[in-house]
Amino acid sequence: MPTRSGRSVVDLLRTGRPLVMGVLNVTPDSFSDGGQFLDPAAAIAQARRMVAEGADIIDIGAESTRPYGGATPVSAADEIARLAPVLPAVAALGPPVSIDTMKAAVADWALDHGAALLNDVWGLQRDPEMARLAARRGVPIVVMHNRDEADPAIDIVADIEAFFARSLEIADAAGLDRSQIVLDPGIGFGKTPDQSIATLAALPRLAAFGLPLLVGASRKRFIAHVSPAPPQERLGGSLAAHLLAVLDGAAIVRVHDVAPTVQALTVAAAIRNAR
Ligand code: HH2
Repeated sequence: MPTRSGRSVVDLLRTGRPLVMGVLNVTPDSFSDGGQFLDPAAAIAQARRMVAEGADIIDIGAESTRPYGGATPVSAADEIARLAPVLPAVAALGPPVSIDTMKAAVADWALDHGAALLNDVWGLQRDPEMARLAARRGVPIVVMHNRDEADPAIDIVADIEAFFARSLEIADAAGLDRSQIVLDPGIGFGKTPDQSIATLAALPRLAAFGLPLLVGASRKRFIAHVSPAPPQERLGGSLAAHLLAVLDGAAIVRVHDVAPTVQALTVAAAIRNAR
């Protein structure tokens, strides 16, 4: 599906350049920036800023997924009410907009109002309509690994692989083309900090699915586990994780801090190109 910038997400992925997805949380309770962009004018200004800083995609969410628990569930109507004054204006900025929702009804509304990519943090396994919707609308979708709670005893990478295999079965049954699927191991979701680190270390193994990988390590708790800092002071750790993820083949990184990420990736690419 072409966006207002004329480039679809699938076209952007074909460039082979790592893509930067900027996070826009229109929520009161997101773990690192809750309440900062609940006001529509502040949200649109933040999107504009991320686009100016070089974001390739803007990911808008109106329900905190709270990787670390404590999220207040939001109805589809409330989610849409938060998105309505923001999403169409952000879509008009040009780069593709992604909708971070686990509800097919919200995703359907967002596609009607300018979104070009779905981001399902339950990897097609919570709302049974999600896969059918993506297939029917012919849009790409991020399929993220998740668990209700962390279990430190399990092999997390094997769990992610089994989850992805199940999601792909669901996608196939719904007639969703593999070329529309991006896999995401869900850093921080249903994982201990050590398991998040193990997951990041195992990206080459997950690349064996042959699909583009998205990594969202931005400001997450595993960073503080190895280098204590509150969420707003985890930029260094976020950059380190995303840079290594890109070196391991990640196609998209999902970040709160667009300008420093674009700079880090640009400098790394310049050095690699000079080798
Ligand atoms: N992380 C968060 C939310 N959505 N989507 C994908 N695909 N991958 C992620 O890693 C991911 C995600 C959590 O970050 P944030 O949006 O800042 O927090 P919250 O869910 O509390 O709004």
